Amino acid sequence: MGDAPILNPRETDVVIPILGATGAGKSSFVNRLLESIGHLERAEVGENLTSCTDRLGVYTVELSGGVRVIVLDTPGFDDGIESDMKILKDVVGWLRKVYGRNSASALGGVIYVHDISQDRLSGSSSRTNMHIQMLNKECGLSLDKVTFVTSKWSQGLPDEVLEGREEELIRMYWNKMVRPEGARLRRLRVGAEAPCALEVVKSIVQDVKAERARRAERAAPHTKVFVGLRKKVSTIFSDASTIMHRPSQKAPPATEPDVRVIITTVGVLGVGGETTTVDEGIQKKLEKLEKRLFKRVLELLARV
Ligand SMILES: Nc1nc2c(ncn2[C@@H]2O[C@H](COP(=O)(O)OP(=O)(O)OP(=O)(O)O)[C@@H](O)[C@H]2O)c(=O)[nH]1
Ligand SMILES: [Mg+2]
Repeated sequence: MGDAPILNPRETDVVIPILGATGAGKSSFVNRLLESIGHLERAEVGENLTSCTDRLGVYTVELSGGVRVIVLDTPGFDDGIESDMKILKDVVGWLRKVYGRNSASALGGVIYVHDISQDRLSGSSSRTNMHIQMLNKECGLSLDKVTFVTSKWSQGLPDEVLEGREEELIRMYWNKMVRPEGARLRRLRVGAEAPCALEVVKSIVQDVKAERARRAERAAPHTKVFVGLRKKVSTIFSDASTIMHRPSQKAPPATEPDVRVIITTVGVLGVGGETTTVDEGIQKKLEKLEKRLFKRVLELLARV
């Protein structure tokens, strides 16, 4: 990971690592993106056979709608499995360092750049599946979050030849991945009608937004139950507290388990605090706590 800059995370961030073999055009893709939105910063582009990018590059792009896209320019694959894994581990390490347990949701997608002008496939092409599996295991990357981008269409070769290569590539390595519901394939051509780097990134961001909205909708019923439960427990808590602190009451003072149940319940619910969503497990736990608390309050009231 080296000295890759660490950012302050935002909930709406969309992180997109750019992966691919050495010289495929990853840094050039980043530069096209930066250029299209008027950023002056540039990633270093190489002319040599060895990898030019030797560490993770972090580039931030603010899109309309308050979304910050963080593009990670990575060193090229091709020195073998071990070096591929080191690159991927650096990406995962950076994500974890910045987003902690929210890394999977921050990872918006992966762009896999492939040089279509090459007449021989590099070793790393055959390991694409393995790369994606690793990211799936570590960060929950699903196939529908992968975009294969073919670069260097403008190398003087007829389109039929390059299209033939593209078909071969899909048949040999990407056949199980490039599907309507799976990974996307985009050609990075030069020309007005061609999709540019910004369009590729925007379409990933659109998918991420839609997925996040769906997730929020699924969590909504939990939120509703949670708010109701919180109100109920809050009332129980204030009633119990009034009774327990009445000077004339005959009831014994609250016992330690009573206090513990109240503190845990109120603490978990964050009475007066922000509404958050809960998953089913927490919800069940809260319902249990509520029942216990209610029982204890009734027992106390019976003694008054
Ligand atoms: N014609 C053409 N050349 C490209 C394109 N993309 C990149 N190049 C050239 O390919 C060479 C390598 O580009 P880079 O962007 O440095 O490739 P990279 O994948 O970042 O390479 P590493 O960092 O070394 O892994 C440079 O000479 C670029 O100018 C493209 O779409 N078309
Ligand atoms: Mg590079």
